[in-house]
Amino acid sequence: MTDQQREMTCRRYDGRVAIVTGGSRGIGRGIALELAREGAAVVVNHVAAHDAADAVVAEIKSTGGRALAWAADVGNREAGEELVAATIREFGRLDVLVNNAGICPFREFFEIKDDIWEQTLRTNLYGPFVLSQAAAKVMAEQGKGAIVHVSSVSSYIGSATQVHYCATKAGLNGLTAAMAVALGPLGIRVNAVLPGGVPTDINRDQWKDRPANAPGLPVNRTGRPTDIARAVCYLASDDAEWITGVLLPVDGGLTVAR
Ligand code: NAD
Ligand code: RM4
Repeated sequence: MTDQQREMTCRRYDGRVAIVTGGSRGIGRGIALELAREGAAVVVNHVAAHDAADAVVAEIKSTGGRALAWAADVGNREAGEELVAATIREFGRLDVLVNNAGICPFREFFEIKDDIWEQTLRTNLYGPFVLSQAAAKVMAEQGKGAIVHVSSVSSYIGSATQVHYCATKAGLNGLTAAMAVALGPLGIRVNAVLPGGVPTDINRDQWKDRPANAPGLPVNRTGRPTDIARAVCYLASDDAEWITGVLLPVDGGLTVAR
């Protein structure tokens, strides 16, 4: 399907409202733009990067969409609850939560001090959990909702400098399965995407010398934010209404090629 055909046919989110955490750049920006292109009103959460969040909102509005930038540290329960409350005040409902925000401070094993461990767990795992609680309360009242966690192939594949990060992503996989069971009876589906390597700010230093193609990968290129965004948009849409608790690798075949 060409981008133009997609533009004309895929409007699965007309009248719906989504929150994308860490939506100001990288993969989150791609998800925010894709949801908006399909008709969603999008709350673009960010923690700093005010200008970048405002730019995403402006881009959505320039094509007739609805969007709001909202600063909140996802690792802070009160800030997360206020993010959900602000969404309801602005747009009146909440249909989709994408827990995308994440950090990966690369460290050798013995250099993972408690502060780094705690910050990584707080952002990558506690954040999605508390935000899901706040969002699911609203979705349960509506009788319907979808949550997508952005996990990683790193939940399965170890890396010497990502021990803390890998643990959070494996935790997200467990959260996905258990939340799917807990929230299914309330009409809320919970799934996860597991991206492979996508060059963004999170891995800028580690990836600076890597080629754009990806030797050995069945799909021979690195990932793009739109690759992840389209998978998220599918899982959170009614096209996936019988799918919950799924961990979907979006990785060019990395996990099966190893
Ligand atoms: P990125 O650094 O470009 O974006 C991360 C986003 O999270 C930023 O917008 C940042 O502001 C936000 N964020 C960080 N801490 C936050 C906090 N406390 N509260 C609110 N927002 C916060 O990186 P990215 O590659 O776009 O990463 C997005 C997600 O994708 C992350 O969860 C990451 O683990 C995951 N992921 C990335 C890759 C990859 O190769 N890029 C692969 C697998 C999974
Ligand atoms: C991902 C995966 C990528 C890495 C990022 C930081 O989950 O491991 O390869 O670039 O994390």
